[in-house]
Amino acid sequence: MSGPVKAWIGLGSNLEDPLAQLALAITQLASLPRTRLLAQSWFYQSSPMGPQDQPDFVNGVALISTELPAEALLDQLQTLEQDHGRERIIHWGPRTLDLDLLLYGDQQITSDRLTVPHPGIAVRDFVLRPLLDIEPDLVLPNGLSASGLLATCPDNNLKRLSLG
Ligand code: A4P
Ligand code: MG
Repeated sequence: MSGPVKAWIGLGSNLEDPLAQLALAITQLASLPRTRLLAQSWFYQSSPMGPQDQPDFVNGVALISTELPAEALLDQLQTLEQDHGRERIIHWGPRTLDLDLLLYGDQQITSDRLTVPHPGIAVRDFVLRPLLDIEPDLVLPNGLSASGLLATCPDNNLKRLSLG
């Protein structure tokens, strides 16, 4: 058994009180077995990438330390999505909660169920901006800096939300 791994989770929601969905999801991530919450980003409102006829999203990132293997972690994330009433209807369509495994240590994983690093990171400001909140010097396993990618990535009109 190897030691704990730092994993970065992307959170997104654009249905049924997105801010509350994300806040609850963070507490649920903190309660996963063999897992600790290390940090969370600000939450951001963002214009939808993909189909435009859907509400704005709220996005954020959590950093956890976990002893769960990557596929077991994905199982836990998908169970949380189901707990939040997630229905998979339209690709890139509206959702109550989307949890993406962005990074799992510095591992590169390609299996039927998992692609890690998540292939969308480099072109999603709503992922890069919150990653940088937590780790301003973050470098992806391919050697590219998150800040460099953010500088050239499409603009989804991020607005940082105050938490109350
Ligand atoms: N899967 C493979 N790799 C991973 C990974 N690293 N993390 C597989 C999580 N899942 C991974 O996911 C489909 C399958 O991907 C899973 O069964 C898993 O085995 P899904 O969540 O059911 O499908 P989806 O979310 O409809 O599709 P996709 O392509 O994952 O969508 P994304 O990338 O999640 O994007 N606009 C804004 N502003 N903010 C958003 O958060 N999100 C989306 C959805 C579209 N537009 C958005 C946002
Ligand atoms: Mg997803």
